[in-house]
Amino acid sequence: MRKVLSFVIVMIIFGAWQIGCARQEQEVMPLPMGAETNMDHGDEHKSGAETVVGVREIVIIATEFAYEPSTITLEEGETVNITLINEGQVEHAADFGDLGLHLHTQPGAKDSGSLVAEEAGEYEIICTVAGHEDAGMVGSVDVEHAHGEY
Ligand SMILES: [Cu+2]
Repeated sequence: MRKVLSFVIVMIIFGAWQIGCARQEQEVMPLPMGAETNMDHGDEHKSGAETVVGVREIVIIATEFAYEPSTITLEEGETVNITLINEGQVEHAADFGDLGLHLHTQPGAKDSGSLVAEEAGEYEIICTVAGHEDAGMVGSVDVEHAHGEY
């Protein structure tokens, strides 16, 4: 009986901590680009990436083993927030490689961060959870030349 009780207490504490963490994620402060990311709530279920205020948000849905959409298009020079929503049954990630953003999140949760599309070109999105890339969980970012520049 005692064991059950302490298990329940642990679950309550864990739940409260999760809620606190989620709340912290939502109250994202506008930070200058390149500012240190907030890793100090130290858990494994979020990347600690930061969003910025006043830019376009792109939502990517992760399932087994695909992104929807699998291709996103940005304009050269554009800063965007990207939100990865995990509607799958296992943990998923989205690593944007040279674009310098890594998101990861547990099933039923989401993770957000910003990136700057500094240079036109094709970039890969890869799920870095073991085996997922091989299972086809990849996407791409198409950064187009800014309008009127050429
Ligand atoms: Cu994955």
